[in-house]
Amino acid sequence: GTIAIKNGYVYDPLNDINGEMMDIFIKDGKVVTELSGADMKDAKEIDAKGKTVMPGGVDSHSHVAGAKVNVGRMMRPEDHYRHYQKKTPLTHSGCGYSVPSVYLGGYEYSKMGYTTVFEAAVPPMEARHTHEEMRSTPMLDMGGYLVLGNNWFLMRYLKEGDIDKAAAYVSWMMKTHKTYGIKCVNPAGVENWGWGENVGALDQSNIHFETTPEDMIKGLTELNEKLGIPMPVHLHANNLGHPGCWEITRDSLKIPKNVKAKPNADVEWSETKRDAKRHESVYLTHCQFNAFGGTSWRDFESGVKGITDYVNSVDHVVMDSGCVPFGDATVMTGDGPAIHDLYVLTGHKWSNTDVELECGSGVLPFEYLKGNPVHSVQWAMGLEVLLYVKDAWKSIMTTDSPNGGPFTKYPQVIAWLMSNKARQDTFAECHKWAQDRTDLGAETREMDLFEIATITRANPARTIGMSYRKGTLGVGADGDVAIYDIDPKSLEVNDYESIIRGFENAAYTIKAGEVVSQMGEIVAIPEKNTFYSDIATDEDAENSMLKDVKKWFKYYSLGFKHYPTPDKYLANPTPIQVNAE
Ligand code: MFN
Ligand code: ZN
Ligand code: ZN
Repeated sequence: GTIAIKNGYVYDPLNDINGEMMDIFIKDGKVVTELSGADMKDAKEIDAKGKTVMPGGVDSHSHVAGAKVNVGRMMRPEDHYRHYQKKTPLTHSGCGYSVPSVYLGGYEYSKMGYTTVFEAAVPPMEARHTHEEMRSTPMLDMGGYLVLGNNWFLMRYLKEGDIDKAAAYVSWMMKTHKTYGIKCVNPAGVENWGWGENVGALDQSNIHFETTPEDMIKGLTELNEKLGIPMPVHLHANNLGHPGCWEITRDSLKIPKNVKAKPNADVEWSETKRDAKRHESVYLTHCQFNAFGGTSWRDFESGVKGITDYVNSVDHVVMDSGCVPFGDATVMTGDGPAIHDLYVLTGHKWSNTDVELECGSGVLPFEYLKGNPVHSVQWAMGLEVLLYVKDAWKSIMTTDSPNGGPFTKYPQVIAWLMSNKARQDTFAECHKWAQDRTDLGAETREMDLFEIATITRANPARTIGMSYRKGTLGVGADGDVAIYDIDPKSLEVNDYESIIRGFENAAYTIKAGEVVSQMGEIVAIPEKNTFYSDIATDEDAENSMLKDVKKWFKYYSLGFKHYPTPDKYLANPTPIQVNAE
């Protein structure tokens, strides 16, 4: 479509545009400098006067598709009946609050101005299921991260120091399962969970493989750059959710300090003023859950400073927050032992899965209460993560949806970041531990719209190597735009309800040049793309690696020929050619 968005206040951090009043033009789905002649005459004109214009939202970490998300849906009928939506001539029906159906999830992201979402964890054996659900999720361009931190082949290859086979294996796995980046969940620890154990230190070897978390973090981050993968290794650090875990998290981040980022994808870069490439070798996820201080729930406190001080002092780390906005959540992760411990704590219904040779998972309903001492601290910690990282280009806003809370709470999180008054009002409602055991109460920083645009679109896109088309309004970028009914000139952050209202329902969400939602209503169902890394590999290394894989397939309950995910499982498969070293 051809669109002219006139006179909006534009926030486009990758192009250093900070609230300038200007026009944005889109033709054939891409941002263009200007429209002329018939194009201009026929263009759909959108009056954005007095409104905020940003690139479409990009979520670089959300649990929206695949086996474990679906287990969350199946085990929580009580999550459905309170929250549902009837079908319309255009939209499918849908239900679910913390784990919405694929349809509802797509619509709700779109209503908030999001156009791109990456699924945080794809177990290889469950890739088909994940792609089926991504294919059925409307409105969004998507991709997924392949879980490899406890993979038998990789633990063995890395232990043996066979980097060539490890590289061939990862490239083959990315192609076979049509995934985009490497995810590493509780490295070496989830394998131990198969024996009812975990690992508690970076140098602790696991059973049988005698591999340590440090081996896996070092091996995977080096491999990632050897292969030229667009995004850094995505790390869910060990010991998540346990008091005192901030220290192992900080130490994990030190491991890839000297690994040099070498993303090498054959893509056409759109124009951006700022350096749009990533220079980080590790992307830490849901920092809040990995930043617990204290030694027990009784002396629990924030350990966020220990991590943000480190991140502020180095250049190789970027992270997302994992904010806790209070209320209903469903915790779900590849970190089986972490969920087991929450099951012991809460006694809630619980699912635990071992994905043979590859990884595991756990799912459990969870409610964060303002009156609970620990939960009130977690709320403050998530905000500390984003406010203490000085450079917004090192941080990304998430709720680790639905672990800290559903992504539909993003507008509320934005309000807390932009308004000290919003935070103080919440302090007044929640347990005093939030004041006593974090430093958030004394923090006066209030983010502006430029910083919000950075942590919700520009930086997630840059971090995962997609800023040649996402998270920017530079010429050549995807015509994905969010227009919010927020007038920066009259915005009063003490009136934070207006921030929430503004971000909840975008005045317009535009995807590839088409208006797809308008003031909370879906008005069109666009085409969607599924991105994955297609990594060039050495044929000999691949053949000799495949001999091992076929031999080891006797340990799988699945036949080798049923393992790969064919293209037909993907909505518009979009391979990204990646050149290995
Ligand atoms: C990652 O996967 C991912 O992870 C993320 O809920 C996740 O009782 C999964 O509920 C959590 N304890 C407490 O609340 C505090 C301790 C308690 C005590 O032990 O005594 N203290 C008090 O009650 C204080 C009493 C005084 C007062 O001030 O009132 C528990 C409870 C909890 C805490 C439980 N923990 C889990 C948190 C971890 C991981 C959530 C989610 C997690 C999800 N993504 O004078 C007076 O007023 C008296 C004061 C009182 C006194 O001192 O007695 C996937 O990839
Ligand atoms: Zn995680
Ligand atoms: Zn997560």
